[in-house]
Amino acid sequence: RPRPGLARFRGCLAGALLGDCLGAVFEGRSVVKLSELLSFLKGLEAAPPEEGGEAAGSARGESLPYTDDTAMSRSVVQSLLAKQEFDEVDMAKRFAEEYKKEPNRGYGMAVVNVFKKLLSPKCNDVFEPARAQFNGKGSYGNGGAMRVAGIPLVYPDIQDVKKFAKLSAELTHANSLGYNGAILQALAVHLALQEGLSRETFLEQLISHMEHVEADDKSLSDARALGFEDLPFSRRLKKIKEFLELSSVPKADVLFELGNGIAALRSVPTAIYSFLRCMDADPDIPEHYNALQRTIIYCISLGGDTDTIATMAGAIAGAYYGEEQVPPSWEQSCEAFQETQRMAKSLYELYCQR
Ligand code: 8NA
Ligand code: MG
Ligand code: MG
Ligand code: MG
Repeated sequence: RPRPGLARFRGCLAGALLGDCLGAVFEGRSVVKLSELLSFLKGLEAAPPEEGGEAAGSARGESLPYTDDTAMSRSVVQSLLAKQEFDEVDMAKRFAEEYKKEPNRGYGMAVVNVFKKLLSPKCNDVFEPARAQFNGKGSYGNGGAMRVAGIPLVYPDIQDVKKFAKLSAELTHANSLGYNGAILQALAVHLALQEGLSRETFLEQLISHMEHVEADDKSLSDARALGFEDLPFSRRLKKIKEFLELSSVPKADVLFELGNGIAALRSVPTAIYSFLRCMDADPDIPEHYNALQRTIIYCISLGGDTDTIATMAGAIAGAYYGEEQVPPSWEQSCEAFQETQRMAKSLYELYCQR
């Protein structure tokens, strides 16, 4: 199989950053008016890019800050680069130290308890604080999935992608509905990196992997304990397949079936659907926007957990389309975009060594 080029690695990290920074402006709104979103984007595009500057924003003021999604994604990447492989102790330490340094990035309500325990010198099992969350049930939030893209950017082998996506998520999310969402997001990025995969093949492969991932005892019992049907992620992927066969799908149906919330089950499938749907033009989104831009715009227009859904879809779309579709004016509006480009190059080099 041909090795993916550097452009896909840069596209992936840039797409993720864009999704977080742009999405964060609208996070938590139950309704996002498309007209308001489009006029906000026009404002970004009007600010002329600055040569060599970290932010194009000086004409316009500050650059758009990234949130917990990117802060944690960066810790994942920095740990992988420092250790040249997945190392749970190093990664946990980076999550906790990053939180300590900048606690106001908009972290989930409960996950901060994990960081506090990880910072204690008494902690000698880095997976234990996550297991204690929610009276021992573990978190099913989307925090494991939102930050996982670095894993498929380092490990070319799909079994490694599954194994390390799960372990990286389990540092904060011990419920299988949390870490299975991270596995799904990692698999989506892995497949998006491959050359020329059709929409149908992409989805078929995700379904067959997830049917296997979700068939283990813990996945079955966690889903039942929360009142879900068996194989809940696989089932939503099949719903996506149905949606893609229709000529149009109303927003209300997407929100009802897939969701826009902070649970991994109500956001990772939505990100995947957004990516696949936006391969085609959308009558509501101006045609001058490319498919990657359309993906991010569509995610944000769904409201709810906009930064996290857009960062996940942005990572997938960026890996698929490459950096050619990352608009400079958007990218340069985001905090720390140049560092993102450097990290992408280092990840690419590590991937190529394997
Ligand atoms: P988390 O582990 O704290 O989970 C997020 C939330 O999900 C929790 O606070 C609970 O409300 C709920 N939850 C998760 N598991 C359970 C459970 N077993 N039982 C009952 N409720 C549960 O943190 P996370 O890292 O998963 O969260 C990621 C999200 O938080 C992202 O959207 C991210 O952007 C951030 N976020 C922050 C804000 C904010 O305003 N600070 C708003 C939305 C999201
Ligand atoms: Mg966030
Ligand atoms: Mg090791
Ligand atoms: Mg969020």
